[in-house]
Amino acid sequence: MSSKDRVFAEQLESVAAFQFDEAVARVFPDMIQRSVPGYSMVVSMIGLIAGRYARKGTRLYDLGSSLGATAIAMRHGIACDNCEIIAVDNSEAMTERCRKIIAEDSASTPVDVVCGDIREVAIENASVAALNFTLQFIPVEDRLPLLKNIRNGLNPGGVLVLSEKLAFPEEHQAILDTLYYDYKRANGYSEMEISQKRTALENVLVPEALSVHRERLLDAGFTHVIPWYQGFNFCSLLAVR
Ligand code: GEK
Repeated sequence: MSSKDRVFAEQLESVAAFQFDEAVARVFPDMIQRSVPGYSMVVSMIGLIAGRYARKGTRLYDLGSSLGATAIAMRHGIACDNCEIIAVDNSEAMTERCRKIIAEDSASTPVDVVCGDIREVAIENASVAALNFTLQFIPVEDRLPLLKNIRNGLNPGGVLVLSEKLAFPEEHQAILDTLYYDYKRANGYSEMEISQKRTALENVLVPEALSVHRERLLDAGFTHVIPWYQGFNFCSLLAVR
């Protein structure tokens, strides 16, 4: 059971840039569940997508794995032999906890939890890769090289699932932001929590338009880019090599 997220519940003198530290790792399942509409459904659908696209003797990558929810969904979703799952995150607080969670999980496919930067990881012999709400934290100029590296490490017919918070034209942005803050209120976040978290994420989580993501994925060499989920300003895309 995860503890309740109270990271921004007290009035802070000054709000520092958001970090995936111990305080966040401790409450992460509750935080992401209450902050990303459709999160659990997206994670379980990545398990289903992995079941369709994983190939015998290949690797599956969970890039920006946090506590390994996506890696675990993949692990339970696949039914082919000799696969290996690589879960990568550069937060030690996350990877330490992730290793313990994976150790308690019963499925048999090996999961290698790596503490490292997804911009530096070698991707090889991959059938499935997931960037589940991670690319949004990568500096914009590093996004294309990362996607090219993933694309080049995927075997033909392999897929990337890219889930992101999106940016919209002004009027749509205002409408979706209002609904998104309603979602956060409905999940028990106070005005102060919503506002302090928004400040902490400024310039840390940088959303881009769907069209930007689509063009960049095509530039990286993916042949099909298929939006398969949107919940307010959050989406998930399937990109096929
Ligand atoms: C899930 N995918 O539960 N290298 C490695 N990891 C990084 C980097 C980087 N350069 N930058 C950020 N991260 C997960 C949820 S959370 C999404 C992903 C969120 C990691 C960061 O440490 C954090 O654990 C994760 O990306 C983003 O399905 O909190 O909105």
